[in-house]
Amino acid sequence: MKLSIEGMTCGHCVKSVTAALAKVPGVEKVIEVSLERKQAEVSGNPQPAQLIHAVQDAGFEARML
Ligand SMILES: [Cu+2]
Repeated sequence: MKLSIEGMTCGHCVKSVTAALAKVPGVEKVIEVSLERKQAEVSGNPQPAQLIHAVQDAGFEARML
């Protein structure tokens, strides 16, 4: 599952988004969080709304791709 992430500016942001996504129920693995492409990819079967809320709670904006 891929998401567009808005608001990341540095490696710390990437770590924050990675940690937030990893905690969402159903996420098996955070495959990638790319600062350059403003995208994240996770494996597993999480609820899309929970992914988006987790990213928002970490201080960023997200939408499913
Ligand atoms: Cu940052």
